[in-house]
Amino acid sequence: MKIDELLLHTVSMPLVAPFTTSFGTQTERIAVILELRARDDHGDPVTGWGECVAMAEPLYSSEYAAGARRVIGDFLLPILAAAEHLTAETVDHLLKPIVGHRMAKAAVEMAVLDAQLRSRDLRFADYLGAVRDSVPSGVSIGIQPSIDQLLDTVQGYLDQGYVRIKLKIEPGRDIAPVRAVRERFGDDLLLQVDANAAYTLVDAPLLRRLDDFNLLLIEQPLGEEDLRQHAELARQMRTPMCLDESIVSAEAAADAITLGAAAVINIKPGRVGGYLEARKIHDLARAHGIAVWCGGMIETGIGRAANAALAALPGFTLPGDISASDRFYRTDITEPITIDNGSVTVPTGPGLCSEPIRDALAEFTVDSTRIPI
Ligand code: OSB
Ligand code: MG
Repeated sequence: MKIDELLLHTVSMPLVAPFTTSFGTQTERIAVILELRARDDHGDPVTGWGECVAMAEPLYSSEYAAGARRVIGDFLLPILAAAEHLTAETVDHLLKPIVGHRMAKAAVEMAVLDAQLRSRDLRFADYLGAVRDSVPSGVSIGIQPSIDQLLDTVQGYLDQGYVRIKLKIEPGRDIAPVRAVRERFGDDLLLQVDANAAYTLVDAPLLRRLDDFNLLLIEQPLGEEDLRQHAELARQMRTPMCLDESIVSAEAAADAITLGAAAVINIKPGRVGGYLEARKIHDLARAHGIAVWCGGMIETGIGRAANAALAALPGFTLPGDISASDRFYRTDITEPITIDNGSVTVPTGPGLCSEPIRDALAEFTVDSTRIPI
């Protein structure tokens, strides 16, 4: 295909409730939505949609929304626009000269891939090699003001059918909430925790106490760059070690597996530079007997739909953070993703997602910038 223009829409979407993690509290999702206009190989116009997962502030990752917008417009788009026969499979290679900025790269690859699949009338799940029509839905629960509120919140999500609960933890709000949830909901509840890099290896004796609660895994207790330290901590704990922030590429995944730093990997397409890199990590982990699951970044219906297709690959053996749109948003910018019997349906239409609803997109858009070629 050949790119004609790119529209970068910055949206600000209110969350149904504040979401607190060890790195902060969010009450809205600021996201950059890409609308890529191109000509396919027959010269026919086609539009592709993408979503950048970078958050408003660089607290989860070094990338942030406004920075990603600049990188996309100033550096990534000019490279791709110069290609006469652009394909999604060559985006990663073409963008190699630009160092880092994986979330920005993932967003443009996503838009190119969406346009390509739409022009060929291909469904993303089929393109990837998905083997399921629906995927089990887990939910990520933010740190709550009190244990009573936490228990009520967990009960609410179980009533909606969520099949796995992930509790955010931080120093001082870890053992007691986990114990309370385990005691109240019993040993059969699929339960895991996510620290978002809030601990250090000095906390190993404390973290070992989590071994009493039969957790599926502990996600990213230590820093993004602490692969060796995660391996050391993994040796000191029985709870399986899962990495999120540290897995920024297939190379990082290979290192983590080799070091014994990860028994499980949370794959987030945005964090690793795109859905194609995400599939590589899935393949690599599968070859090593490492379980993977699909993480989430509070996506709108654009990224949420694409994640559901990725999670339908055979190596995704644990429930992902693929919740319904209404877990975060009263109104989504696409047809809402829904949970049915504890599962989310893999999208059946062409491309990565259903096209955004123009009125909903306009309602939440705070800036639209056209990047001419
Ligand atoms: O660590 O998985 C995380 C949200 C934003 C940034 C990081 C994380 C999260 C979540 C929520 O846990 C995942 C979701 O349901 O979208
Ligand atoms: Mg995480």
